[in-house]
Amino acid sequence: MKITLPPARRLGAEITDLDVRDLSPEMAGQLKHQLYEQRLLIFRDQKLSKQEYIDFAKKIGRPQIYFQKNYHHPEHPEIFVSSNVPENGQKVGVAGTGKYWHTDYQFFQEPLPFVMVYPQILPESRRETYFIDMQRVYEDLPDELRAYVENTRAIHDGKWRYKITPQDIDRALIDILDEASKLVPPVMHPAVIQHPLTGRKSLYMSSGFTTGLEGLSYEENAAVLRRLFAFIEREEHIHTHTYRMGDILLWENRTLLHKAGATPKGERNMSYRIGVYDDLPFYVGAN
Ligand code: 7UC
Ligand code: FE
Repeated sequence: MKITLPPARRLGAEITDLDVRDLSPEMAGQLKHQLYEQRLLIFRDQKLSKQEYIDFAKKIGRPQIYFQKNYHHPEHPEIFVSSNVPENGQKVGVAGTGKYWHTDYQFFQEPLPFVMVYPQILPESRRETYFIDMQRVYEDLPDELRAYVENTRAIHDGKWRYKITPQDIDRALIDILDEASKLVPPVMHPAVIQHPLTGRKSLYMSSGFTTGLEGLSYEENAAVLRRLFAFIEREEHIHTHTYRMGDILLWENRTLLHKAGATPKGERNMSYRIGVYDDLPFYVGAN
């Protein structure tokens, strides 16, 4: 196993000379240590079956089952399928997930500590995932914006990202939305979270799921969030990963935002994700 670290203040440690099927518990411990430090690991040249992929996730932590079945792989509910490619004439998973800045399960009380993505079919032109290091964003935050996020909580709402399913046909939008808001009522997390292991702080909000800061009026929220998101999403904060076939990405979802790149029209795309719990609290000591 060879680990190549990125330059300072950059993301993406590359793991080569490793077939993850051979990962020993000792190596898994070493990788988890790197994961908390580097936050984004890229395993190259992997060739895993679905079961081997799940087995790899189990060496890192405890795989999650996503709350909505329409995303599941039909034989392996641990695998969340993002795909526009039918299998045996059947639609599998959901086409085009997460094409906005977010963290996974941000709109739940317990968001996901780790996320793994293993593309199965790459679009002919290119397939990318973008990342933002929110520890770095917190460090660099101008004082004037920092004043809005210290000692407060942010509100996260998943219902606006609900994907219409075949069962929704002939239903009124207002009823679909009403049901979605019961399924995923808004949650709050500290706007600045502290890492349970490293103790480092990061800003915890995203333009994809975060709808407000506690205690601000609608107008204040609209203005403040616009400025916060503009700062977060600055070009210099964005790291782009361009996939090669065989890549598995594993990242810490506490401290990185991510966003899926667009699939060019008419191109095929299929990716398998597994969410993984490390069984540590998502954050400690609010602010
Ligand atoms: O379809 C999607 O964009 C999935 C999104 C609503 N949830 C991913 C997650 O884990 O939070
Ligand atoms: Fe995501």
